[in-house]
Amino acid sequence: MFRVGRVFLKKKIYNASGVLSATKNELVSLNDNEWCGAVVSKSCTLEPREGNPHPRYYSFNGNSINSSGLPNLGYEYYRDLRHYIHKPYFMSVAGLTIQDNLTIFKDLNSYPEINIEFNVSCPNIPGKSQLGYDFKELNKTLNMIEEVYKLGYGLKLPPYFDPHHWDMVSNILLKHNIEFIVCINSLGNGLVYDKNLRTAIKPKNGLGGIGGPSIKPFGLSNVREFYRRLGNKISIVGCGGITSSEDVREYIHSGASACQVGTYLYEHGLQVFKALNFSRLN
Ligand code: RRO
Repeated sequence: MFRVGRVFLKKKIYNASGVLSATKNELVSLNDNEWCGAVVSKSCTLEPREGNPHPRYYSFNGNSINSSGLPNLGYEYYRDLRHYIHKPYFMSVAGLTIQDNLTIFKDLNSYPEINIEFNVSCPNIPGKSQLGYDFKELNKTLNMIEEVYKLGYGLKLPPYFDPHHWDMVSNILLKHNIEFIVCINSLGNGLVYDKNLRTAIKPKNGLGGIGGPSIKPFGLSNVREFYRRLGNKISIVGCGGITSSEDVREYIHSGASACQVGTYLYEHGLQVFKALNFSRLN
């Protein structure tokens, strides 16, 4: 069994939020896959959202850039889908304001079977910076959440690139009811052109979050550096560029107790869960 916070997974690999996780059909397909250890919803907001204009996803050499802009059906939709999920269920929460987050967390107090993965690292909302990069605001927000939410919860973190930042974030985590962290979200605000020198995606002048094998070294460093600071006090879920069982081994070696797969799942579908236990697909 593989521990993530207060839940135990039968398989160590599951989906990253945002991939195959926006609709009931998609979430049930994760539930029904025997090699997928848990189910994570698309990050959700208080009200449904269309997201950013298309094209907003583009793949290049097995990597991806996205600026989806939080398209989702509203948090109540994902809350009420819990009845259809018979393995650990994580709701990724990404309210647009502190007040929205407080409303969602307060309501989810009544559903202890739902685990919260609080997303503090979405790089794609025009005009909104990533909470995970504003340490003072992050600390303040977690304090306010814990006034209304009494269970432990997890955080989806952005990649950090500086040892001092790992120190500072670890100190904040250890002061709060954080049971697990997911390292890392997409690497924010990259730029990719198509062959005609047009930006590959449309929103935010072409800027978006980068996923896939090119970000794996940052996923690994974030997992290992948080593990060095947090030990076994907080579970760590590795995410970023996984395309083989060797990649999974590296994340586990770095301190992860489970792994999520994003771009590779988007590109190859549900077959990846079984394949990642053995070797590469092709
Ligand atoms: O919806 C998105 O644009 C998105 C989110 Br919320 C996120 O956390 N990470 C990402 O790459 N895209």
